[in-house]
Amino acid sequence: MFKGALFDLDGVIADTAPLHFNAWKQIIFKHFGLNLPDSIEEKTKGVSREDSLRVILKYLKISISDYDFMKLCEEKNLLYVESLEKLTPKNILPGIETFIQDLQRNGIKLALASSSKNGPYILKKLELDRSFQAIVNPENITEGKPAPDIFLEAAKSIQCEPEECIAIEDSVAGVTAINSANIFSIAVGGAELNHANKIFTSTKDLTLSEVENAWQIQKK
Ligand code: B16
Ligand code: MG
Repeated sequence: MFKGALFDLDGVIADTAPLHFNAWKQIIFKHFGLNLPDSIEEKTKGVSREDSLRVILKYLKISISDYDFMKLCEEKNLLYVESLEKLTPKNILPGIETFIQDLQRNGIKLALASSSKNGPYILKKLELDRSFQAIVNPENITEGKPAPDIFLEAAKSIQCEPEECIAIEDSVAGVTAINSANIFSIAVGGAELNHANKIFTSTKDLTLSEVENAWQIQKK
């Protein structure tokens, strides 16, 4: 049995992923009068605020000064944080509370490996902050997802080897990061995540017994 469970936040624990993209859409429309197509949302998932803006500007073929870049990031975050105000435990994705409780009952340690600087605030709002033994601060990570660093740090923060952990993600960059860290990867989403060791279409299907089965098969 695995000893540690490493969680992504946006799109795995909470339904906050669309709030990020909505904030970007509003900012881009306000400053450039352009509508961001939904097709590029996936590329902004799991990657840092700055990398998300780089992806968006590259797609739009817009170049701006470093100062304006920083200002847009700040403005997006203000908008995003505003949308988090009304967050409650009802925003926890289906099945996640039970999954977390089952992990805890089995003595498995939990760590948060989110790229979001708002992670601790969100966990508090969801009343899940006490369930996690460790929260990795993404500001202390040199290379963000898809690099393995944040997941390696998360495993270390709960005194586990990567091979003793599972990690759960909803983004292409995140699953790549888990795989590169040599950690058993679990994805929640569609076929774009088929590089994961195990995929669930919804968090509803993410149960301890399903994950244990997948883990046992892999380790045979
Ligand atoms: P912030 P995750 C990621 O969270 C989001 O998926 C991504 O869209 C966002 O740009 C990133 O956090 C940074 O978030 O602006 O709040 O610091 O999926 O890694 O939990
Ligand atoms: Mg995510």
